[in-house]
Amino acid sequence: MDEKRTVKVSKYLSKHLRHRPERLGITLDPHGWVEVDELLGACARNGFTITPEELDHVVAVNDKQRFAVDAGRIRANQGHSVTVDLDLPPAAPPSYLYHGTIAQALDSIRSEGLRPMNRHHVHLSPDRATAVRVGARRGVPVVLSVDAGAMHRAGHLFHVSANGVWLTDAVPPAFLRLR
Ligand code: HQG
Repeated sequence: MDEKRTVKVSKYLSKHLRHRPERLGITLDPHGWVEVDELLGACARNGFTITPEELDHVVAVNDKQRFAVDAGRIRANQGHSVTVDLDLPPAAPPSYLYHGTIAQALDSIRSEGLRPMNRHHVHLSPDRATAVRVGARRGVPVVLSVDAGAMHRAGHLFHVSANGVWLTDAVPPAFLRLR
């Protein structure tokens, strides 16, 4: 399976497991899981056939470990816009986390802080290099530091996804630093 096909399958799965399950005619359980057989059958019916071997490959080699497979079921590890309860326990974050964005968003972020926008949570990275990659999806990346330790002490909840993305409901401007 070449890289191009791997990325294509990964994007197709992300789209349906995070955002548009109904477009495939599948229903995610409350925790985001769907039977692998049901998913592959639905993909084939929609004209995008994925073999079980391809699915296993994408789950195993995905650069961000975007998917988890357990007991014959699959779900996206994070990034949903549909309502799912990922059952992630609250976790104590490191002192600083990072958020990659672009300059055009900064005025609004300075006044209202980071908001989840179309997703369930604000996504934060454990290191600057990852945040640079996240921001670069949209343009020239700008990295903000988040004083996650202070947020945690102030009672804000954090969760860490199975693939190491830190999630929180919102980041008020007081906890953000542009550097
Ligand atoms: C921005 C990818 C204006 C925010 C990545 C971002 C990540 C604001 C955009 C994951 C704002 C939302 C998530 C405010 C936030 N005013 N703009 N108040 N608050 N924003 O895609 O963090 O490849 O929903 O800076 O690697 O970019 O999909 O979030 O630019 O982990 O697995 O609004 O998606 O992972 O964009 O990325 P997104 P994100 P996957």
